[in-house]
Amino acid sequence: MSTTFPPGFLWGGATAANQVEGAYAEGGKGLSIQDVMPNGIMTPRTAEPTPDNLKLEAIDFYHRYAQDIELFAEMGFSVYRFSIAWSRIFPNGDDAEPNEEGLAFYDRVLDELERHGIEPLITMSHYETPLAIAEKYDGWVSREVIGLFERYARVLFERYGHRVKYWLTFNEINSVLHAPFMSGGINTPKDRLSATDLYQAIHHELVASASATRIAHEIDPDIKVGCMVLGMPIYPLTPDPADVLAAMGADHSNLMFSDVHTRGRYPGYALRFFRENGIELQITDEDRSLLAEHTVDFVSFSYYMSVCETADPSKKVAGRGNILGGVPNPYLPASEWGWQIDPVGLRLILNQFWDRWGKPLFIVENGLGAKDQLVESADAVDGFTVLDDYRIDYLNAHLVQVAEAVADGVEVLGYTTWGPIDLVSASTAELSKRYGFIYVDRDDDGTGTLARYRKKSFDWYREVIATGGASLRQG
Ligand code: BGP
Repeated sequence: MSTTFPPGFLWGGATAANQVEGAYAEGGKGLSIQDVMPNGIMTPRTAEPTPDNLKLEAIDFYHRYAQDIELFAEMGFSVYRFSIAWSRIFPNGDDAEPNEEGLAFYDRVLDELERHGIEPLITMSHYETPLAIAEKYDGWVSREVIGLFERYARVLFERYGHRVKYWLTFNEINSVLHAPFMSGGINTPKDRLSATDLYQAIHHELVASASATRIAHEIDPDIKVGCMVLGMPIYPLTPDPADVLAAMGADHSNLMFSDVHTRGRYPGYALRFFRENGIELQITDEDRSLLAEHTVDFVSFSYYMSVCETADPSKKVAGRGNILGGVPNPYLPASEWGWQIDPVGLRLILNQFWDRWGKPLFIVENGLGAKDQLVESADAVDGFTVLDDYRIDYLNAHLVQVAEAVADGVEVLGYTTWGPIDLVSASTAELSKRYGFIYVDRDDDGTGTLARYRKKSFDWYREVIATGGASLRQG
């Protein structure tokens, strides 16, 4: 067993604007798709924001960022991943000029991080496309959105590029296959969306990502732009070669994204899939050269769980709470939301990605969503705490596997836990699905003081960071 992490390894946490900021109509912000998604990914959008949408206020990071960053600093974070709300910068997505008030907000966030010596890692688009882009352009289905994203990217790199080294283009880009509205801003309901339009939208995102990489490197060659994928090992349910093949096929549907991001062209299996499914993409020569010449500097991914795949339709039961689909694994326990817990899968996927792409990897999300109980405690600095040993066990077990992958020779830049502070869930829009080291007093019915409390895991993570992983429990 090894718990050695490379020198300069970045430790921290990750959030997304729509899940923490709130202030959905302040500072000149336009509406984003999240403002009309009160119930998460699997339910239809509403016509306009409704009061039951917890994201409208979220945890009020917009006003409390300084206090929250202070707490991250207390844990010793060397990196904080957050996203910029595109609709704060371009309220309608296609405005001629950016919104200065929105830009100034992120200046202030960056000032605060700088003050604490925390490196920012920015996601440019984390499930929060401006609503107007969804309604007017059908999101990424339209080629015009590439130009809108380029304009947005240029503004961000020019404004912040000198102080932000690490950038991610699209959060969990492969999730568009399952959540086209949330992930791709595609307003056409999923059951009416053609495969050609879906893959054309994906193509536009891939081109826009390459184009953003080009712009970043032109502005400052030291900027590092990464892609971001939902990472999930897909095991064959049995050793039957038909199951192994089914698992390979399911894996390909996700790997295609980073294959293009890192290699600059569509792999043969994707071309075959397009051919056999009547998908005819509009790909220009300029698209081809952008993809080929501006591949990503690193690959980042989220990791929560693994799944199985089978060729046998009678065994194809969907796992509960599972975003990308797949069959449950009989060997693994699950979280309260049915996400199957598999620390070894993280080592496997780190090895797979490193062997396949040879690019540095960044684990930018990992964590356990659980129901927490705030209890009074005389020893706690805040008078109350959460005894979240289950979260400590989860994170400890995953970090041990990261160290194993490092020992396997995988280059890992850093690790940010998902939701270092409780936030609104992306899939279910609940606050009771808590991930944080910091408890936020807000409930699913919107009540609560929004006060922050350090959980037991807060001290645990501080110790892990302070010892560079040496304090991790083995076994
Ligand atoms: C990822 C998203 C995050 C985050 C996380 C946890 O898919 O990138 O935005 O929310 O999953 O998921 P959930 O909030 O559904 O528990």
